[in-house]
Amino acid sequence: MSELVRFSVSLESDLLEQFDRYCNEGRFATRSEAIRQLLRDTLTTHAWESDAQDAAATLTLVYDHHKTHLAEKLMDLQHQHNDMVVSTMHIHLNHDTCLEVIVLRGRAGALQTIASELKGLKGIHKGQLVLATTTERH
Ligand code: NI
Repeated sequence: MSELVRFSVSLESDLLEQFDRYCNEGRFATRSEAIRQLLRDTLTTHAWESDAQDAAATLTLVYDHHKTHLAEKLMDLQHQHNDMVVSTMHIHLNHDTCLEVIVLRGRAGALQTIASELKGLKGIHKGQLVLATTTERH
């Protein structure tokens, strides 16, 4: 293991409060542990962005059912990338909100791109991509 280094970070107090709540929800022993994991996740995702490696992924979207043309745009994009879209599960969460889980396969970089396009549409409340490859990455 490489040497531990300390560094200081400046951030807004309300952001720190939110972060401490996140840490205190029992998920992390210390702020340092939380930051390590968040950094690793972010850097792994970033490394995958330009990756030509074959991967599978799920993209979870939560969105506003009433947003004009959103459902149509989501459908159009999935049709455009039908070579990567394996399956889609749609759940009508309540009167206003839909949950969609899209299973994707393809080059990791391409999956990142389509996920960004889908997540970036107006009216998407939440979008999260989880990538999986068959080989362990460090
Ligand atoms: Ni729905």
